[in-house]
Amino acid sequence: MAVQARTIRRDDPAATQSPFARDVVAGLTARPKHVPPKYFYDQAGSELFERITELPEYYPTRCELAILRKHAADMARLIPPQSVLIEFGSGSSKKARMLLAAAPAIAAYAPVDISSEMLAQEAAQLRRDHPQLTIAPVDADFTQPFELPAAVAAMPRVGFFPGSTIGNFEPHEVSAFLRHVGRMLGEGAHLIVGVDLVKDARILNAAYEDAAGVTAKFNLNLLARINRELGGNFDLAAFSHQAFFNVERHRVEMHLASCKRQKVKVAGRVIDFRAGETIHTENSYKFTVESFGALARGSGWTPIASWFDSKRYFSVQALVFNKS
Ligand code: AVJ
Repeated sequence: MAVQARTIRRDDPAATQSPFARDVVAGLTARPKHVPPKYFYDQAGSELFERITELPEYYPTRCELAILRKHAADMARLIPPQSVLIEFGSGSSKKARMLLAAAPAIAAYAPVDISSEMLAQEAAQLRRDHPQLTIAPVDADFTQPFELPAAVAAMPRVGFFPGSTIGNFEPHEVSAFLRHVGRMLGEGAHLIVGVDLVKDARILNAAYEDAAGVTAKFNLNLLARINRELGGNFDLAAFSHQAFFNVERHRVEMHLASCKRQKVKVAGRVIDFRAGETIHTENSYKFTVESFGALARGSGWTPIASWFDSKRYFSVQALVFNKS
């Protein structure tokens, strides 16, 4: 068995290449075909996502910012004195800044992100804007265990996970992630999390199938990225963007559908597509306050507060950990 595994690895350049190459080859040779959504975010993809957040149909970012603007002071009341705010996947820290401005109890901010360049840049800017705050950036994949910097390790801990990024996880992954965060932050820790809500399918479909076609470009950029980085020869005109709310599974699904029968080269492999066959590129789960609360409770967290925008499209929920 071991000998065979070794042989396969030696014969297969993709298997010894980057995680991106490995995940793409594994996903495109599986049935149904799929690619993990984290690979949307190369430079072009991150820029396209920024444009998505400004689309009239894409409500989540606007709603969450409105909730933070309106209720940051309420959120601040839950935060113990001299706390550290730990953000999972901090990006530009725009949302954290709104909490930092409203919560003098936060003595330190620990942004966790794999984009080390962005992380260093933001840390420098935050130090200028908040000289009294300890800024302790962590260059890490937040889904994996990481060490908190020594300077903040003794402080009461408040996790921050905005953006409904949690919606990209499968339900069992949400539970595992919440348990992992609970173990890491410890008994009595708080978590403030952005959660998108189930709503009329027309609103959801429009948010992921915008009239200007930016989401289609964002989805198709995954193929452009595969072409650029993995020597692929996807013809982007031969695939079409699909997005729809799957009511039974409470999720918006995004796919790239092959417009015809075709063969595509990727990382030295030939991948066959049937006409209409899709690559499943993303699930964006939608919750009710109850369904998210049940998942949280099952993972050792107790919901203690939730806030909504005026249309109740989106929520920010506060949890406390009490089962280590
Ligand atoms: C960044 C995962 C929250 O699911 O709404 C936006 C990504 N995909 N449009 C989402 C996304 C298509 C977004 N998240």
